[in-house]
Amino acid sequence: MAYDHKSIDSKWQKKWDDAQAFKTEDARQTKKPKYYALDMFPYPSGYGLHVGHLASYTPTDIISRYKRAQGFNVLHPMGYDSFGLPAEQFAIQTGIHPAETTEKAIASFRSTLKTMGYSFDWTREVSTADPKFYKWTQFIFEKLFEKGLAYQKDAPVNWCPELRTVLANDEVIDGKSERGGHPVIKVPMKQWMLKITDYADRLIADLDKVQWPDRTVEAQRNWIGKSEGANVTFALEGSHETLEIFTTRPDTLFGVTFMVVSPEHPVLKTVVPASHQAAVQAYQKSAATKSDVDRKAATEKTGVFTGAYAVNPFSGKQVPIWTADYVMMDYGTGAIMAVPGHDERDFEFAQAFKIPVQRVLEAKAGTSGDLPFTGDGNLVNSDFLNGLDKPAAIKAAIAEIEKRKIGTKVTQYKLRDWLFSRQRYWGEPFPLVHFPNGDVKTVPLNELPVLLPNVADYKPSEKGESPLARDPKFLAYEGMAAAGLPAAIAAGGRRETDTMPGSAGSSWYFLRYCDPHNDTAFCDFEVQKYWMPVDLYVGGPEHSVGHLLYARFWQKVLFDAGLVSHDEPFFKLAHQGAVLGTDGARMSKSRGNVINPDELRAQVGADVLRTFVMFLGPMSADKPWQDQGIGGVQRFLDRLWRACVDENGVIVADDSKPSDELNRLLHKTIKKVGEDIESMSFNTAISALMILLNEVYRTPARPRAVLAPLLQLVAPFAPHMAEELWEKFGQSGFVSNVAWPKFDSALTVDSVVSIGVQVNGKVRGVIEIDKEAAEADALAKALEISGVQNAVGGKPIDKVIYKAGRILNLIVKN
Ligand code: ANZ
Repeated sequence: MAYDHKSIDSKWQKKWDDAQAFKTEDARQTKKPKYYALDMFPYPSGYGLHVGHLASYTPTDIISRYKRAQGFNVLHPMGYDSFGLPAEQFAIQTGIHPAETTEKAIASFRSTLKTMGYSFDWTREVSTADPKFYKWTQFIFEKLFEKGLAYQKDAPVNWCPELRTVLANDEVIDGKSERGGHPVIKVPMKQWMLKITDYADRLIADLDKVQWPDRTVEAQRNWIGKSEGANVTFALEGSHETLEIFTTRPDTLFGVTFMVVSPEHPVLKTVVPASHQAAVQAYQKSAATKSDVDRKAATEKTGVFTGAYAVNPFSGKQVPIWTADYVMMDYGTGAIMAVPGHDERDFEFAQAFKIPVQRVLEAKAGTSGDLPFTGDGNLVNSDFLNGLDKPAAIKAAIAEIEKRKIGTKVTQYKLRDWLFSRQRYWGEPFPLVHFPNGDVKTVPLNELPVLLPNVADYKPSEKGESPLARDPKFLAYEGMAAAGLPAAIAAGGRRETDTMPGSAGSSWYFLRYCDPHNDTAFCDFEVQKYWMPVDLYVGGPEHSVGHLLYARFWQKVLFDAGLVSHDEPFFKLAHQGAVLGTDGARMSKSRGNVINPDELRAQVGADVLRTFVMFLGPMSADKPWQDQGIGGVQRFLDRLWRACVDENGVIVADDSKPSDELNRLLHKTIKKVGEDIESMSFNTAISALMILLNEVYRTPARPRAVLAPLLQLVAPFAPHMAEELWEKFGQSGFVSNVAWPKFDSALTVDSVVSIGVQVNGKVRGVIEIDKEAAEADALAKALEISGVQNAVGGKPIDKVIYKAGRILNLIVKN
């Protein structure tokens, strides 16, 4: 009987389902330690799951199965990030309502996940577009609002005309929308913002509390971008106005040879003399057409002189003010003091416009004179700062600035507040009401969820207004939030019509999994206290900044509100690498290199597919798909099958005692597979399993004492076959839930070692001997070696220095 994956896969999937084999134990009742293994939940797109998903979900499934076998109460849930642009764009393309396409997509995702044999606790499934879920997303928004962390602002936003919506900074890549690659321009619009910047410091500091890949920690740090420096106010010549700049290098104040203000800087409205206005306005116009990214990346510096001058507060010298687009309005004060002697960009600008360069730090000998010196050095040409090194000079300069009240020490962040509204249909409605007197109030808890109305026309409007603004029934508000307002005002209450971004639900879904059916709270406090933080979170490195930062922010807000017990949500994080096409390129429909997991599974079975995906290479590496490799994994599982049963499906395992060698290898394999799973080195664990099976095949014996634990080790990777054989072995219960086999550490170390034999401190030979061998045995063996015999030369051995397993030294008197 060959291994029939079709019937065996579905047989065990049904048995697991019927027995709720992977149902998580209630946090309030269990005595077990917890393990929370989380996947980044998928967008249920109409294209179905792809093999990239398997590369991420299989590792967490293997670990969850392993941890269950280790006695942990494992939370391994799955859900759907079902609001947001991808679902809506798909719906617009196909002309079907997003609720319908989303539901279909979820059904297809669920079916693929189930047929892969993933051990999710299906009773905890969540979907962010489900009113029972988004009720609590709205609740959390209300907490943010109440804490003053949500505000409305007329802001220049990233507007994508093609998608007809605004996008967050991390949704814009190189001036194009992350989804679809459409051009994005800046336009002013009223938007809801979340004050993530209030948490900038903690978002940096608390990175010390988590075990994340270095590059991800670095990406978070860089995105937050903390810079220490000073704001310094420069007087303007012939004006009462002043110009405030931000600098990280106040030590270089004596090296300032010009100032630059961003083309959007308000000072340009007042200080530019008539003679220069035309040139400045023309420059402002051309700058407005460029994206921030293009401005930052520009290799050639552009700009114009404004005709205005500032006064250097330290030197009293007159400094010309320029405007140039390499200075951004949304960072620091939108104005800089330029020091071409020590700053790369200022230097390029000075070169382009023939502005003098003044060095104020002594470059080390050998540094070329015509480049800016950006290193450390001692101050020169700088009056009271002369002779100080850079850090001391920064300190002294700040002290002087503060003493003279012309500025203060400040910390700047690159991080911007989170643009939180979308003028789109497929998202959570805000639980907010605007009243004619300007009041904005939250909807009371008993009126949540504010249901997303089922509108017929869900396309965004040309004006950039959400489709909800066209629904009069949704718009008019008559609930409790109006209480206390004069009748005339209360009657005019209008609901907020923007919706939340896709990243709202994904910023807290991991908390809902802990307590998914709770009707009175987003999550019971004691329950989340047991489960959180997530022990292992696995997902793509593309979420290194946005999603992870937003989720950390919300967790901290909830922590400060006393609603959760931990201020970091994800303790350990790992990224899976991309699965590339056989041609080594990213899988894409247009290249025709996409592997469909459902089709492949139908051919080879879930176990082969799961094991193969893990065998492709190290988990975090990008790796090409290799069809040939499937055959190897298939052969391995077929051989495992045949080692246990004959062609009639009758068990052939016997009760013979395994050879010492085989037994040793079994124990080594148990140890290695456990360690490899813990360190997420799945491909090497599979190799170790293959080696053990090969060893079994070296003799005709099929010892059950080796095959049974081998099945347990194989179970996390190929659970269906392992269950089937386990049952045939007459074992009771699911192999998936049996305690992980123990290894005898004595058997896992090689007991025979090579040690050097010295005579009077000189190595004369090497012996192979048990590492615990007695001195007499070691000595006898050593004296068989002719090199040792010659060195001893028949003389009496005066002294033996022997360290078992390490060294043997014979001292001979000459
Ligand atoms: C004088 C100076 C001398 C500077 C020097 C640097 C080196 P980070 O580290 O990224 O915070 N800057 C300030 N605001 C800016 C803006 N809105 N757009 C573009 N550049 C701006 O960089 C801080 C430095 O970037 C500041 O310190 C300022 O130039 C510039 F040898 O001031 B510096």
